[in-house]
Amino acid sequence: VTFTEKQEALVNSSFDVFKANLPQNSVVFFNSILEKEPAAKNMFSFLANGVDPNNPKLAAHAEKLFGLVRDSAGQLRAKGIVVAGTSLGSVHSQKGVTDPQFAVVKEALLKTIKAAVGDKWNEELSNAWEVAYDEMAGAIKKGMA
Ligand code: HEM
Ligand code: ISQ
Repeated sequence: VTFTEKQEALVNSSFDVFKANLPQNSVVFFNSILEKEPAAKNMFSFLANGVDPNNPKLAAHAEKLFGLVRDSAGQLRAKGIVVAGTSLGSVHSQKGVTDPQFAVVKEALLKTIKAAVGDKWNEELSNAWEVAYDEMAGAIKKGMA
C-alpha cells in the first residue's frame, strides 16, 4: 500500500485533535458503535455500566485503539505494510470478533474523527484514516486465523 507523508501528517494532526478532547470523543465513539451493534456492550468489560463519561477506562481504551491506527499510518508510510502485535489476534479471536464488527468500528472511528475535527474534515483526511484502519484490521485478522 502506498501511504504518503501527507496522509501520515493528516492522521497525526487529527489524532492530536481527537486526543485534546478525549473523554467527549470517546463517548461519541462508543455511542456510535453501540448504535449499530448493541451486542458490543456485553463484549467490553468496561461497558458494564453503559457509556459512562466518568469512567476513565472508556477513554483509555479508545485512546489505545485510535493510537494503534495512528501507528498503522506510521508503519504504512515507512514500509508500506502493517504488522500487529502478536497478542492482538488472540485477544480478538477469544472475544469472537467478526468481520462485520470490524466494519462497525471503522464507521464509528471515521464518524468520531469527523466530529472532532469539525470544518477541517475532508475526503483526503477521511481516506487516510480509512486506509490506516483497514491495514491494521487486516493485520489483526491475520493473527486471528
Ligand atoms: C481488546 C485494539 C478492533 C473488540 C483490544 C485491545 C487492543 C485492541 C489493543 C487490548 C485491550 C485494550 O486495551 O483495549 C483493536 C484495534 C482494532 C480493534 C486496533 C481495529 C483496528 C476490534 C473490533 C472489536 C473489538 C472490531 C469488536 C467489536 C475488542 C474487545 C476487547 C478488545 C471485546 C477486550 C476488551 C476488554 O478488555 O474488555 N482491542 N481492536 N476490537 N477488542 Fe479490539
Ligand atoms: C476495540 N478494541 C479495543 C478497544 C476498543 C475501544 C473502543 C472501541 C472498540 C475497541
